[in-house]
Amino acid sequence: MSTDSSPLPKRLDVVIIGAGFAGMYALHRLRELKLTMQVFEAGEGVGGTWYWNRYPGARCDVESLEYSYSFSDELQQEWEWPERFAAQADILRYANHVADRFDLRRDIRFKTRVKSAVYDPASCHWRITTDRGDLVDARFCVMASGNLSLPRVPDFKGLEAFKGKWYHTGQWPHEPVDFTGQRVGVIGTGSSGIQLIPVVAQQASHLHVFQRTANFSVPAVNRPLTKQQEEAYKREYRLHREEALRTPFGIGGHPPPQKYAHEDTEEARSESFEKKWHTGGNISFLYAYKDLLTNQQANETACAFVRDKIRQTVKNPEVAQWLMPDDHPIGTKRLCLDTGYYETFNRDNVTLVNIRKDPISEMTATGIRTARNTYELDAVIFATGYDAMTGAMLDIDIRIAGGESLQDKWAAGPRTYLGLVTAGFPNLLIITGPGSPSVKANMIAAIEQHVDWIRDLMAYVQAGGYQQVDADTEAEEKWVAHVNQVADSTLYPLANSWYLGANIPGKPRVFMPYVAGLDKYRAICDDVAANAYRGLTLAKSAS
Ligand code: N01
Repeated sequence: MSTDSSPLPKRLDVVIIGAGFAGMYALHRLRELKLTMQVFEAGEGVGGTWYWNRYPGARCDVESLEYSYSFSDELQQEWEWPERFAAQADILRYANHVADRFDLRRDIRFKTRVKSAVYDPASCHWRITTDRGDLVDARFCVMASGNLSLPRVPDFKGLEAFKGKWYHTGQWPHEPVDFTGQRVGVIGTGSSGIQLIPVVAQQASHLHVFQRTANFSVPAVNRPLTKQQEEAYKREYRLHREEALRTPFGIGGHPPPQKYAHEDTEEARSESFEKKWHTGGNISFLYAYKDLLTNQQANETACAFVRDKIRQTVKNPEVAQWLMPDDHPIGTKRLCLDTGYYETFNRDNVTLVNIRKDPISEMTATGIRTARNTYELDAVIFATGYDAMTGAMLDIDIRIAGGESLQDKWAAGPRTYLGLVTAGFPNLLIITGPGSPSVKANMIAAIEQHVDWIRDLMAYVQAGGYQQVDADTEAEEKWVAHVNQVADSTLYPLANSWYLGANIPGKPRVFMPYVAGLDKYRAICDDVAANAYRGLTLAKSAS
């Protein structure tokens, strides 16, 4: 057992970077192969994104009974979810329960950030260093560093001069933050901002919401789960999980749509959207018609419905107009789920600041100055997102000894085979990497699929006495082209989203997730495995 201070073995089979849901399951599953392993985790506890995102209102937008591990029937039967959509604290409690139940902590070193991973082609080992001075060699390096784990605070002039407190949603303090009686500013209206704003509005003396781009949001319709609902679901858990495996998002309970939007009259469409609006959830809404994410005219019918809802809800017509998204098709950015978001703008203590019309020019000692106004604030919350999908990986100096770095290789955008491996970086395995469905599916379902595949690959490597696994450059090129081709057949590339890296100035504009669906992706990965890991190069000795 490794404690936080005990010396680590110098040579291991596997190092896993990150103890979120991906790292935890990788550790559990790879133990079957009797490998020596060490997980490094920057946080003080398990849970990854749910460890860091403690902001008020944080909750999952996939239903609890689906957004949970499926690998252990005992676990899924014994764990009780209190609500339809779990709050951050419940998901973190669950992550801790899993860590204890499967005795994971003994192989996790917390408060330890990996600084570099350098591959030595002569020994076929990665040399990993951490900010605590650890230095270990491992045959495999498994990246479980997350897709949304490198928070981004915009580079506003004067931030250091601000005398109030400021926060980022993805680095929220562990102790509760009370905004009672404070003048608060929130910058950002993505999923995080939209969840947080209604909660902070109830505490703050005044809340200013600084919005650059309006976002679509639909009601969560969250509610407590009754015992009867939970028991009925659990009786059929296996069937629900099997159903989920056959769906593109890895989420069951929502039959995929059969109709195109144009097949319904305007009235029937309106009824259909209305029903979805009251059902709650983003999958449900986007499943109204089968062409909402591929046909702009179909998509516009859904956009118009949501804009109408905003118009009907928000009393001030100018504020309502500003809140209506008009620059991207609905669903091409993560469709937000809210509880009372649009209603919040009817409160006397909430002001929407349209920073598209009146941009932020700087932060001052006492607040925010825009081109035309000054806002006095006690606290500022940045809900400004992440350097997504590649940020956490590229934050680590990953390179080949005497050769290329991952930064160099991905300078024009990430390139992977199946999102799992990247050519020229042998024995580096990526969980939910760019080029895989990851964020476009139920993350836990995507994680389980990846980890199971990696486990089988490692068993194959062990049995065959291989030292080195790499992607074939040609297979990688074909995969990258396929990922792009699939994205281009949808409306996704029309939005300036973090899926494209568009939120980070200077980041190459490349569509990163694989959007053909987790079901199709799983079949491709299974086929690759069944064909002696087609597209991978396996070697028994150093190259
Ligand atoms: O981040 P975002 P997020 N000046 O990037 C604005 C997942 N998630 O943390 O669009 C002013 O979506 C930016 O404006 P613009 C989910 O997958 C899930 O909210 O760039 N504004 C935008 O409004 C989600 O998609 C859950 O013009 C600036 C906002 O900040 C992902 O995490 C909950 C700015 C950033 O939105 C990220 O969501 C929370 C600037 N300089 C998160 N820079 C659930 O499960 C950025 N913005 C429910």
